[in-house]
Amino acid sequence: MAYPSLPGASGDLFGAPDEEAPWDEPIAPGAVLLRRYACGRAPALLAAVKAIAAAAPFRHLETPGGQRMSVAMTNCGTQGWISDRRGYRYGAEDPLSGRPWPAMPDVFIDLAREAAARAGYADFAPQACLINLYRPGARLSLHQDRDELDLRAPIVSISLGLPAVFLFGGLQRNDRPRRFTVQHGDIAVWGGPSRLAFHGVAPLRDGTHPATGPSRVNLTFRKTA
Ligand code: MD3
Ligand code: FE
Repeated sequence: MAYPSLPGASGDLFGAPDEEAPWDEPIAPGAVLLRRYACGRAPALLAAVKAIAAAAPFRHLETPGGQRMSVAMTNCGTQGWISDRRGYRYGAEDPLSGRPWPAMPDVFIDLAREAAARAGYADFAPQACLINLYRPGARLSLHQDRDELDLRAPIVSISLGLPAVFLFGGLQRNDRPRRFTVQHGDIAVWGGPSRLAFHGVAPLRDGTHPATGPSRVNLTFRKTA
């Protein structure tokens, strides 16, 4: 080969000139990080988020205990996750408008299915995509995702923009969480023995990212029923 290590030469194999090849990082039984896997499709994903947010704006939900969440949220798909004084649940309509949540774009469905398949979960068919918007200081305290009726399906999570620290604990709230920094374009797939693990996101650090400015966007895909 003539110039195997020429700077930018590997760009021909991927989308953009300075795009790195993705790699897989298993983190627990049933759970894997697909590092940088979404980078090439990040512009299309973020354009779709913008269109979704124009129809169903980001909002800070209230917890059943009456606290305003620091993360702003919206949804797309046939079901969306919401929280209010009455509890946590999925519903077909945006309570702000009374209209159905915006449809899930093909670029979301295709990438979530590919990521799940790569992690060993064939035929993943997400019904809900919760879109979380983090500004510096926003966080998600330790919790389990257990509002879905079918816990055999994995959860697929796509990180865009500023880096964040995932806290990944065990099946008991008291298990000390491990910390994983996730970057723009990283995808996490959690299923099988990890599906009910406690997890959270540490407070977002200050910063700006070329793709998202002073924020992080996380797409979480779920089969709800
Ligand atoms: C571990 N959001 O919305 S990835 C959520 O970065 C949520 O906004 C994260 O947790 C975020 O509920 C998404 C972290 C994650 C998600 C699901 C899991 C970790 C998980 C399911 C089982 C184990
Ligand atoms: Fe969660």
